[in-house]
Amino acid sequence: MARLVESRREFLRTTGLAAGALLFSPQNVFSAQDEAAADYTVRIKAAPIEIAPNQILSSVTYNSQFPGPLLRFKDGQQVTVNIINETDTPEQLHWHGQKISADVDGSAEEGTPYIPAHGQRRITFTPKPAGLRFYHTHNRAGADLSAGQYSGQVGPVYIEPKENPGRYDREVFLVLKEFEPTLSRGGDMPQDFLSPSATDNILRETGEAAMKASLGKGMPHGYEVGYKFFTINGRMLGHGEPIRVKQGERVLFHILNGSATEIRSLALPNHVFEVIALDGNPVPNPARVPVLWLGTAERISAIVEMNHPGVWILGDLADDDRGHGMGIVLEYANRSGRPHWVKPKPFRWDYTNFTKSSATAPAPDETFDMTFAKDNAAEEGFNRWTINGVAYPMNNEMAPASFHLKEGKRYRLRMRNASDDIHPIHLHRHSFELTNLAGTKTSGIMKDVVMLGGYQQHEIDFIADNPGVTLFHCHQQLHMDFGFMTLFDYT
Ligand SMILES: [Cu+2]
Repeated sequence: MARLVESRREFLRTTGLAAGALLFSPQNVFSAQDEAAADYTVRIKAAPIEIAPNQILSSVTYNSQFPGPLLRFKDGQQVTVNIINETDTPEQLHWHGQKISADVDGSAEEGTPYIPAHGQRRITFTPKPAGLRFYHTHNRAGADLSAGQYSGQVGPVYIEPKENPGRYDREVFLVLKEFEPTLSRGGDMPQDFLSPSATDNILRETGEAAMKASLGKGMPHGYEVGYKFFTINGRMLGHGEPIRVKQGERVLFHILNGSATEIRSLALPNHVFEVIALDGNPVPNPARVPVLWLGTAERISAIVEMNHPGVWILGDLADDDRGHGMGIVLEYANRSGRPHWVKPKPFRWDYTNFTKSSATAPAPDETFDMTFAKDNAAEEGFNRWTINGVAYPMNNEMAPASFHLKEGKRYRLRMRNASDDIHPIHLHRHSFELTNLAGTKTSGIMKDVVMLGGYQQHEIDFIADNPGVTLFHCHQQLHMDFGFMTLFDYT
């Protein structure tokens, strides 16, 4: 691919064109020649998405499809991507989970330039680390439920490792996503599935007192978001191609929760998942579990040994959501008939299943304390979210950094949740290590999103090894859009 880039430069030299000449082409859209010079072209464009026969939605997509095309990169091998924005709105395309520079990370808060409306941007970066990542819009949606990640702007990225992470026969990528969001005054988000489940009394008292005071003043509950349609790989359960398998196969599932706001679960009756990677990073202790849980933006790579022939539903545990499409049929060769669902036994999701218990994490150079709180319905009916009492300005722009890093140091974030919501917490441009989950010490699990339960405290550590402005936020669109963000910088 580097050769193609070279030949393009050669072309410019020999024809006497300056790179700046491109600025005068109509609307900055690339010509076929320009597109050939990039490894990938991503077009941000409104398009119909057929989630079931005669059930067609319109949404902003990548390359007119949902999910966006799987982009396969190679660990450490530079790529050039053309991003063409055919919409009326300036866009940000974020490379979630990658250790790249703020200039290309795709976050206006970090200073990444926008891809202008009806314009384009060509970026070059070196993909890393290996594993399952993804790309998605990083625009603020606010009250506009067609914008940001409520849209179809989500696609998987797989960065091929130098060595394969496990023995398997083939890979299947699954993107979980809801459509047609609406605002409501109450949610039905699952709460009681995380382990360890210990909560903090002070956080509970603080959060409950704040909520009581707000409701006492006559405030309604802040808005939540619900959805009409649920899909896997853009198709409602029963309306897409089944996953076709053969007995004895080992299938590696790469699963991405591409939701704007929801936590998802998955089970496959009579089969178990051997989890080999979380958020694309190999786990120290691959372990077998009957159920997967994924917070917004989390990914799981898991191998399933196909050893129970039949036609099954790989689906969400929530009957209502599965009934409205959150599932996909898995069909063994030479089997047919109606797909079967069997409700799994109660199971708690525990990240520490995938670690080796003996090791402890090294001490940090510095610890930052962060308390997350909710101001019920405080922002035009939406909950306002604060970190240490401060809501991030709601303008999708850079603000002064609240936390300052020195390159090479190890930092611990002690995150305290004074609300009853589960927050999928995300750090840009770095991976972090889980070091304490609700009072239980752990180590060795590297992630870029972690679910923090209601009134719980977690500690995560990271090494400041990627200088530049770095965004930290809750990945729940409704939370990040209404204040739940902050910035780190390097001094
Ligand atoms: Cu949140």
